[in-house]
Amino acid sequence: MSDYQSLVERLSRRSIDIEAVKTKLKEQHVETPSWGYGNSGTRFKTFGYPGAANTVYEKIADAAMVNRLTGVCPSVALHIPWDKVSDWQALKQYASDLGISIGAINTNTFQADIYKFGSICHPDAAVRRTAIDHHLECVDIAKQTGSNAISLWYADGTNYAGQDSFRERRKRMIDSLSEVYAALPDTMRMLIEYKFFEPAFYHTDFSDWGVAYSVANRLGPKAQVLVDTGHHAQGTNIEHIVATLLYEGKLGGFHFNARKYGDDDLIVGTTNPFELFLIFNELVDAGDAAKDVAYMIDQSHAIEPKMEAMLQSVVNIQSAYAKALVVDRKALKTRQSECDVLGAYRVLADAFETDVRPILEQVRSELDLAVDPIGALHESGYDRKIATERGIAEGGGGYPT
Ligand code: PSV
Ligand code: MN
Repeated sequence: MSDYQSLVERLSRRSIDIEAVKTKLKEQHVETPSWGYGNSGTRFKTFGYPGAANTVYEKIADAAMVNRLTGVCPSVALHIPWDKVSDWQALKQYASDLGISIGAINTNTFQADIYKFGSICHPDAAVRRTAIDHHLECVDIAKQTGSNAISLWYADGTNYAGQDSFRERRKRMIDSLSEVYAALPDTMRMLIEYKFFEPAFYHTDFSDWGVAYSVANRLGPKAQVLVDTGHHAQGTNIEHIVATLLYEGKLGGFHFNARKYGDDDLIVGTTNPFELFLIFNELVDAGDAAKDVAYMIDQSHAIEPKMEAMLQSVVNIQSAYAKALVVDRKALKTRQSECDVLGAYRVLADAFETDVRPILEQVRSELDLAVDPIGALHESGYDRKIATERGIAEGGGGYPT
């Protein structure tokens, strides 16, 4: 009996409909970030990687290759101004010719000198005006590229007690975002990210999901919260945040990555596979309430081969999702209603410990893809080709050095 057949047999004992699981896996959509294909590093050094993308066109070509190899990454997020071009129609067409679309447009209000003391929360109205105009420009870029989301993260915050008024900063934040919200077409969402530290260290204005949620609530239904898995204090129960936001209809999307210490932006699922599984468990459990959630990767590699790192993240996400799909939900509900503390845990552990690779391989072959996307990358010669053609880029190709 093949590994796949014995897994199917094992899962049928859990009353898992394997065809339904495969359909869900085929429908999965993971957005990759343009900035993950360029050189990036730590605050100490950006090491140039041979073949790393240096232009938005190269980033889109790499994202399209990741989509061809996995079949589940049909869009790429852009970061403005890193990926700014003069002809958005041409860029959109280029992506579409390669079989992908433009995903979330990420604002950047953290690198220009004027943002030293903040952007939309800055005490000076002129700085806030510049920041708001940048958001409006991003809404316009999203319209032009056919994207349905703008994605917002702020470095705003203070380093010392008394540096500025929390309450006034909050008012400025809400007033600024209200203007941006009013410019959103009905089909576009605003995804608000939070992070409890860095680069500000005494407080950040969007410190946690409560801040992002309350602002999104004030703004309206098109504003939702984006959970970046690296943006929490150690030990935070992210799956609980996910469940709460799903229940409230306010979970807009994810920035998946892995962390060991801070906002490490490592390959998804490498340090925390159980946590990633538990997040997907909540998403699967929520059913239709999770249907519009945007699954995006936000990682930047200091020493990793770019394409291989991105593929590894996608594969790890697929694996966590597949494990969540094979949870025996009926048994879990029964154990929960009986207050069977460890029985319920064992239902989850049983799914987490299931080797789902045969299902993923089966799904890939049914999609006419190679069963091993990373092996297929190496066999294709794509990474060697871009290394030869592009060489080592001078700058970060996104993250300026
Ligand atoms: C900030 O740490 C962040 O998570 C935001 O999403 C940024 O846009 C992204 O990383 C890239 O710097
Ligand atoms: Mn992020």
